[in-house]
Amino acid sequence: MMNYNLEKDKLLHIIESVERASWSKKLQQSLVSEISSLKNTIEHDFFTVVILGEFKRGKSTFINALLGSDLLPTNVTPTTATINALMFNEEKIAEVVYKDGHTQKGEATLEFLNGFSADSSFETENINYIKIGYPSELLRNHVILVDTPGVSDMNQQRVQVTYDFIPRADVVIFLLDATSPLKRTEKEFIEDHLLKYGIEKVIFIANRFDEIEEEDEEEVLEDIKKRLSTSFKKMGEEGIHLIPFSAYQALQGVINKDESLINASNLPIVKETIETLIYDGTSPENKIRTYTRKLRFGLEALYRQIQQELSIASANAEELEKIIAQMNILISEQASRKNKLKDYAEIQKSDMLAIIRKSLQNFQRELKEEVFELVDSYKGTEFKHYIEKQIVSLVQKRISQWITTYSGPMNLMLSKLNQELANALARHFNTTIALHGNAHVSTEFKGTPVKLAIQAEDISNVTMKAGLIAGGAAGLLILVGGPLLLPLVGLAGMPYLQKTLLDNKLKEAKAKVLPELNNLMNKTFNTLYEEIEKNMSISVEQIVILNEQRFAEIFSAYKEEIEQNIKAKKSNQDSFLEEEKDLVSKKALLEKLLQELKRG
Ligand SMILES: Nc1nc2c(ncn2[C@@H]2O[C@H](COP(=O)(O)OP(=O)(O)O)[C@@H](O)[C@H]2O)c(=O)[nH]1
Ligand SMILES: [Mg+2]
Repeated sequence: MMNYNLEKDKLLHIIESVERASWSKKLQQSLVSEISSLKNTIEHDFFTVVILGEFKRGKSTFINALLGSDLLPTNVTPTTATINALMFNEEKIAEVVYKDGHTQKGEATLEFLNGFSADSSFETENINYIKIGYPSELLRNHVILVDTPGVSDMNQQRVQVTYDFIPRADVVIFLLDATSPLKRTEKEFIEDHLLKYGIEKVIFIANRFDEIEEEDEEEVLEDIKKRLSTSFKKMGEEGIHLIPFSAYQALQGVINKDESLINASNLPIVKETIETLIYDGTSPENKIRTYTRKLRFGLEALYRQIQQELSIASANAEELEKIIAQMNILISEQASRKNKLKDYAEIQKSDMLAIIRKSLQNFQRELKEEVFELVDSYKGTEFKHYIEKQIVSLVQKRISQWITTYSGPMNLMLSKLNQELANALARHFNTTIALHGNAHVSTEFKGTPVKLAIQAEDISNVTMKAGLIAGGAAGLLILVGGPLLLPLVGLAGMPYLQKTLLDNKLKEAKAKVLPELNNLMNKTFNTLYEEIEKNMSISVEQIVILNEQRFAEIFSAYKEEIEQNIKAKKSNQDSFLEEEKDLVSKKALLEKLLQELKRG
C-alpha cells in the first residue's frame, strides 16, 4: 500500500534539489518558480472531512467530541447555524468570513462563537463561513473538519455553500438519528448529492445510540442498514460504513477523561475509521499521482529548456545570425497570426455554444415537464408555499446539477481549443526556424546545427492555469444562488396565490400559474444561456490572448539570448565554455531527478 506521507516527502525532496541549484536565465527561472509553487501546493494539501446531516442530529456535538472540547455551539436553531471549517493551528483563533469578503478575527472559544449563533438577534445570513484554527491531534495531519448547518436548510445560499464543500470532501460523515427512522429527505440527499457524484467514502453515524435499549440495538442497526442499502444497491451492504455512536457520551467521556464512557460511545472506532478512510484508497493515491505528473511535466520542460540553451551555446555566431533573420520574419507576421488565431477560436466557440444550446434546450424541456406535472397534480391547500418553496428550490437544484454536470465537458472543450492554438503556434515557430536548418551548409566553429524548437505544452500549460478559471462553473453556480431565479421567486407574489386555497380556487390558480411559470422559466433559461455565452466568450478571448502572450514571451527570451550569444562569441569565446559546462551539469541533474521520480 502507498504511504502517502512518504511519497509526499519524496516529491518535496526532488523539488528542493531543483531549488538548490542556481538558475540564471529568465526562462529557466520561470519554469523553476512553477516547480516551486507545486511545493507550496503539496505542503498545503489538506484532507477535507465534511460532516452532514439534518438539524439537531448531533453534528456539532460530534465534532466537539473529536476535538475533545466544548468548542462549537450546540442546539443552535437552523436560522442561526453557521458553517464552521476547522483546521490545525497552535493558537485558538477564529475568523468570520462574510459574504462581501470582509473578515472579523477572534478567539476560538464557545463564547466568541456563541456570539454568532446563540440567539437569533445576530444576522448569520451575511456570514459565508467561520474559519477556526485549533490545536487538535486529528487536525494536525492536515485534516479540515467542516461543520454544516443541516442538509434541509431553509436558506438556499447556505445550502449552496454546503453543497460546494461536498465535491471537495475526501470523507463525508453523515449523521443519522438512531432513535428515529431514516427520513425521505435524508435518503434523497444521500442519493442526489452523495452517490450521484461518486462520493464513496461516506461514514454513516447512527447517533444517539445511548437512547436505544440494549435489547433493541441489533434490530435498530439492521433496520438502518437495510434502508441505506436500497440507496447503495450497486455497492451492496458491505460497502456501507455504519457505526452506532453517542456523540453526547463521547464528549462527556473526553472532557471528564472517563475511558469506559469513551469506549462505550464508540469514539475510538469512529476515529480509526476516519483515519483509515482518509489515508486509504483512491483519494491520496490520486493526489500523489497528480503531483507526480505535474512535477514530471515541470522537470521535462526545464530539461528541454536546458537542451535548447545548450544548442544555442554550442552554435557559432554565423549560424545564430541566420536564426535571428528567421525570427524577424515571425515578428513581422505577428498581427496576421493573431487574427488567424482569433478567427479560428471564433469558429470553435460557435460550435461549442451550439452544442451547449442543444443540451440546455433538452434540459429545459425535461425540467418544464417535471415542474408542470408536479404543479398540475398538486392537491394540498398550501399552493403558495408549494410554488414558493418546493418548486423554486427544485428548479434551483436541477439547474445547479446541470451546471455541475456540464462544467466538465465545457472545460474539456475549452482545453481542447487551448491545445490546438498552442500546437498551431509551436508548429508555426518550428517550421519557420527549421527553414534555416534546412538551408544550413557550412560551419567553421563547431558544426552542430542549432535545434531550436518550442513545444506546444510549454505554451499551453501556462495558459491553462491562467485562462480557464473564468470558464469555471463557480461563477454560474453563484448565479443560481440568487439573481438567476429572481423571476421565479417573484411568482409567489402574484395576487391569485393566497396563503391557503380552497379546492375550487386551486384549479383557477393553477390555470393562471402554469402559463406564468412557463414564461418565467423561459426567462430564466434565456438568462442562463446568456451567462454561459458571456463566460465562454471571456474564456475563449483569454485563451487566444494568453497563448499569443506566452508565445511572444518564449520567443523574445530566445531572441535576446541568441543576440547576447552572438555578441559574446564575436568578442570572447572562453566565457561560453563555462556556460556550456554549467548547462551540461544541469542537464545531468535533471536526468537524475527524472530517474528518481520514475522509480516511485
Ligand atoms: N442523548 C444524546 N443527545 C445528543 C447526542 N448527540 C447530540 N445530542 C444532543 O442533541 C442536541 C443537538 O446537537 P447538535 O450537536 O447541536 O446538533 P446539530 O444541529 O446537528 O449540530 C444537543 O442538545 C446535543 O446535546 C447523543 O449522542 N445522545
Ligand atoms: Mg450544529
